[in-house]
Amino acid sequence: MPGLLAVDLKEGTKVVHADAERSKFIKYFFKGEITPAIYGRFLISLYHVYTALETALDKCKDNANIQLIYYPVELARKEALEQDLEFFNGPDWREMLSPVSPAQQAYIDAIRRCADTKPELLIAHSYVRYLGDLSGGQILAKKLQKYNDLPDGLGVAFYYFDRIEDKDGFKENYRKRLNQVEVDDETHLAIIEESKQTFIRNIDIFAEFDHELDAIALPGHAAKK
Ligand code: VER
Repeated sequence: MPGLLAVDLKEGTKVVHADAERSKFIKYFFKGEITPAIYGRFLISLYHVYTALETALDKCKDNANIQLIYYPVELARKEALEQDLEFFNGPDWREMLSPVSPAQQAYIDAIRRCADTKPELLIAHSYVRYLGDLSGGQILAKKLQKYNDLPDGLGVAFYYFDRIEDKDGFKENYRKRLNQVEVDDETHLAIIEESKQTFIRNIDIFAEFDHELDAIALPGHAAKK
């Protein structure tokens, strides 16, 4: 029997959240072993995801349930990503947007499929990324700054939600809004399933860097596995 959506989402994604935290990319991130070049390309993946996500949310903003969690001013990350992309990749970063990798394409396709067939499922996509960015993402920003000696917020615009003063308050309100979503049981369960799949798609994006990360840890290099 479905309960409150915010509670079911958190419970339902616990295992995949732990899987995401255990991914090689995140482990390296925490040890400061993601090079600026790799991070620059990770930002390209994020750019594809957020472009698709924010286009889809805009397209479906008249849907009453999407409206509940539609906060383009506070949450939209595309412009912040553009700043970071330029910082890490230089002014020609748009040339790096193609070719689109398999994991990027699968993630984009999933978002578009939701927008075209069942807009309520975009709630899952919004939840996984934005609530994640406002939570664990904040820890990642600190690591990035620490290990890359970044001055004054440069390169971490993505994690800095300048239109949100109180992140915890915002997250609490967002969860309240999730609990106001009115869908039938089948759709409620489908939103949770889409969230799990979305975590897996994020893990797939991370995994595209595994090979390069392994190379960092080859004998002769200082980094460890
Ligand atoms: Fe998570 N996360 N996370 N996270 N996260 C929290 C909540 C949360 C954390 C820490 C925390 C991801 O990775 C991490 C997500 C989504 C995601 C805390 C609360 C760490 C330390 C990591 C590792 C870097 C990833 C990769 C994702 C998704 C892509 C969500 C959706 C939430 C909100 C849970 C809820 O419902 O309250 C401390």
